[in-house]
Amino acid sequence: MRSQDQLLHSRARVRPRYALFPLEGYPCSRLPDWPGVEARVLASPALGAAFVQYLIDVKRGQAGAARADGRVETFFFVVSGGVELTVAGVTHLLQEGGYALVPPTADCAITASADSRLIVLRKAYEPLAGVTPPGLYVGDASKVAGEIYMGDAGARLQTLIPDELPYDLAMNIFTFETGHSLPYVETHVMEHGLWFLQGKGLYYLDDTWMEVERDDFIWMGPFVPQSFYATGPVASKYIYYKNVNREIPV
Ligand code: UGY
Ligand code: MN
Repeated sequence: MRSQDQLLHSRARVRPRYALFPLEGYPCSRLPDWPGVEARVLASPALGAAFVQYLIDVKRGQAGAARADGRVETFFFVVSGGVELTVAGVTHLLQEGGYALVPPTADCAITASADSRLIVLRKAYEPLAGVTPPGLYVGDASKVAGEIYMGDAGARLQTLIPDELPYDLAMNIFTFETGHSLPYVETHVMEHGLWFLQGKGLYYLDDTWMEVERDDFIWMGPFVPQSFYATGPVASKYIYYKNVNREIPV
């Protein structure tokens, strides 16, 4: 929020194939299944994305839900705080870095055990003939090893969801030491919904380098050229979604 004697500026960019949103400038939405909770819609089909992503700030004791509709799966990631997630009568405690992928067939209830910030991503699950859809998957990012990315030990990739055919999405965390970068400008059919968790750097989107920092959101549509440099002083870290493991509809 700027005071009345300041100029208004923004790094927000909305282009046909990508968008960059700093947290400043995001009014809250009311989500019926999250009473009284501050929710921000980061991406949706109205933007051009084939998925929906929320930033949800939930106060201790507040609650939310994702209802089984047989169509949409929901991924939760605890950016800070801690929540209780209940599916099929079983409660899982998710602390900072905890996450869960809830299938479209399961009702899920969440209660915040502390003031918490969540990243929530929803997409239509794409069934695959002959492959059994996955059940609930719960994990903790602090227990997922960071693999050296393409030979650079200064770039580590954590793969939060098993990279197996039943799963049609990837949720990964990239950590870059200061001065390290993606090894090239990549261009691919998959989309990304990216939440910047820590640090700052330069993101290349389409044909332009842009400054990014903690609490920024980036949507990258199919085939948008993309790359990243971390500029420090602390390591940069972001969590991102990617649609994977399916044929491309024609
Ligand atoms: O998995 C990825 O496509 C990743 N290398 N993209 C990115 O970080 N922008
Ligand atoms: Mn990519």
